[in-house]
Amino acid sequence: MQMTWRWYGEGNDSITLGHIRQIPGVMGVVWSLHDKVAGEEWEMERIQEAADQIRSKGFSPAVVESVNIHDDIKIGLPTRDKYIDIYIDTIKKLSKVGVKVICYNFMPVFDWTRTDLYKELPDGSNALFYEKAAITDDPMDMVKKILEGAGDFTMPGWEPERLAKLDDLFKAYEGVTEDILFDNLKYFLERVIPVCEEYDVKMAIHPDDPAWPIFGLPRIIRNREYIRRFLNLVDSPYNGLTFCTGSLGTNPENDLPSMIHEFHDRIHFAHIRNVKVFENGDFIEVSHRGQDGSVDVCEVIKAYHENGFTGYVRPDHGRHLWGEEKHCRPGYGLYDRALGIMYMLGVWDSLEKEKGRERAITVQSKQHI
Ligand code: CS2
Ligand code: MN
Repeated sequence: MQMTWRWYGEGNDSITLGHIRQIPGVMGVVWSLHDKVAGEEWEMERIQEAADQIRSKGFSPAVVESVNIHDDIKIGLPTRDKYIDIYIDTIKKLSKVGVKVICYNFMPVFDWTRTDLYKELPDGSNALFYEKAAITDDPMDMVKKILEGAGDFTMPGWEPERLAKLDDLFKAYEGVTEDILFDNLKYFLERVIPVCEEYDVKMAIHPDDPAWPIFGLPRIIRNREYIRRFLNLVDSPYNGLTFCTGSLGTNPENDLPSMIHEFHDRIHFAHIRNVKVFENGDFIEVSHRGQDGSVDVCEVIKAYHENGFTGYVRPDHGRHLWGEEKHCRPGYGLYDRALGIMYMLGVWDSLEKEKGRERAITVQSKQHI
């Protein structure tokens, strides 16, 4: 597995490339052009500049998260072809600087949703929280809270300009059922995946977060059955997954290690995060340590290890520690994600050692025969 770190770019993140260099084991920086709205063209110069900057500090720029999908593609409007053309153009350009994986999502209107960005945990840190009872009928209540909490940072999937037209957006999605959303995703993939095959760039869809429909909008990447259906839409290794344990882990029925065993050869990017799910379905993001939440992160790493996973991985969200919420992006502080990396690499390294030992014993016992 290749460890990476999501970085929002110079001046757009409280963390610098210099900080990231000091976290053991990080090989790649996951990046994007965060000022681009869905459907906008990405200029080659900007792409080149970002990749050069990342490389200059010794990191690989092989993973981009995200190139966002325009709502017209998700809704299935006639204008979708124009936006798919632009998307294809971006894939081709990204391939030129060595991008191998594009993480994206197909969630209508919102990206991840939460009701509180700074909910205090018993240890005094705070983290992103989802309280079912706090979800009102009016999505604008939630939008206001998130945008307030984000302060001066713009958040991907939460662009104020787009969300200002929330009523129109919801109207446009009227009649878009789960089946129609699947059809529209298929239409998109059938055009994009042949280009990905030619240019050697893998598409990796991110699951819906939380893993259930909200505000009456369909959500289709949320459990084993739906993921199987998704992978069959276009049965190519280039049509793959970002397997996010934080998102899928919000539904305790998702058996994550077993899903990794089933889907590992289509998982191109692993997002690892622990969440603590309460009996009433509320959940809060917690440390990566297995015991601290409902996701057994040790078992998750073990499942990747057993399958010889060579793809990219990153800590997903972390808690905000030691007062860093005053200046960091919600969910994207420095400390807890760095601690998470050490935990993940600790488990991985000990599994590797164990494997080496087993191999040595096998060789030895063969010599005895
Ligand atoms: C990310 C997602 O912060 C997060 O939860 O994992 O926002 C992810 O970047 C997008 O869904 C991918 O398009
Ligand atoms: Mn994720």
